[in-house]
Amino acid sequence: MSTKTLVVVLAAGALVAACGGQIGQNNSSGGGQSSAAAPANKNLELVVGVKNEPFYISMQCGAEAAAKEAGYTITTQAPDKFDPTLQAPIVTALGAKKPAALLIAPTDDKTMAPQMKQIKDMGVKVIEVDTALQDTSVAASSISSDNTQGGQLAAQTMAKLTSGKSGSVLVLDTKAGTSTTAARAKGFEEELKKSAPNLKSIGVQFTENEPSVAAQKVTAAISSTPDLIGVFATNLNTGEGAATGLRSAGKVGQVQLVGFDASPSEVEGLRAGAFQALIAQDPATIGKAGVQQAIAAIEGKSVQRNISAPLVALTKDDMDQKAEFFYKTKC
Ligand code: T6T
Repeated sequence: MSTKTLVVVLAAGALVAACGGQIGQNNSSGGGQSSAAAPANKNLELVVGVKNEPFYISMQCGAEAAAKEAGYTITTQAPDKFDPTLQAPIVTALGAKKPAALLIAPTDDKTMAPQMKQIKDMGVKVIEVDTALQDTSVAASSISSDNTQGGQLAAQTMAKLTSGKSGSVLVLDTKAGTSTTAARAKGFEEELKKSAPNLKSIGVQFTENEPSVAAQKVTAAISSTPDLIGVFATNLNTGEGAATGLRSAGKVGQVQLVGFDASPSEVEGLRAGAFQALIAQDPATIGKAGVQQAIAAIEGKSVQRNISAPLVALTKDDMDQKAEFFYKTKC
């Protein structure tokens, strides 16, 4: 079947205020337009999920461009691993610097709350970019992809790719407590039941965000599940690992791989047939909107509590027309 039919763009209406409002509709907190003097403190801090990762580098690029345009400074920091025990000390140390706002992708939806609350109580505006806490009382605004919808889109894509065949599907999540990938896995499993009842999920397995663990989970599933027909990898690292697992088992193209994100390695994997589809996010737009909401909060203007950024499905046939969604490795 030609993959052209797979093209589903969730970009229409680009940045949609998740609370049902469109851009410009005032469904937000804050006293509206403030004619207050320019704030003395124009220093922003961005703490992403992990170092040297194309999704967060692309987000940083968008944030830096927006900050520069608005005359603000922004400093970016990242833990070596997607791990709250490594991220928490970075946030605690920011207390001394007292930025005007902290933009952060919390690496755990519960254990990062104390540090984020502490810096909020010091008067620093907190903006969640990508991941979020369960506790919605900390952040002034949260910007991310609609990850549940992203999981549903992946299930619809898997249904088309397997074109009515019956079989089992493996879902690879990263680390428990990662709000984004958990929503993708849940959205995928619920939608699979609806749009592909002939496909059975053999459950969600965690990879600790390590490609090598994802590869092991795939090779193990291939030997334990003879009717394995597809794999859904909920993020960049799980996708790259799953592709390695399929390659080493000689199952590329036989087991359909739907990945999330669009790192250079995933994009090449799609072109080479290791992936049959990728659900790409728009990290630069998340970074840009994060800075805009931070500045609105600092300047006492209206702030949108929840914002969803675009998602798009990439296939081998249409990927080059959507190259703007390919992630960067430097700004
Ligand atoms: O998928 C992105 C991000 O949205 C997620 O929260 C964590 O993993 C990535 O950074 C990709 O590795």
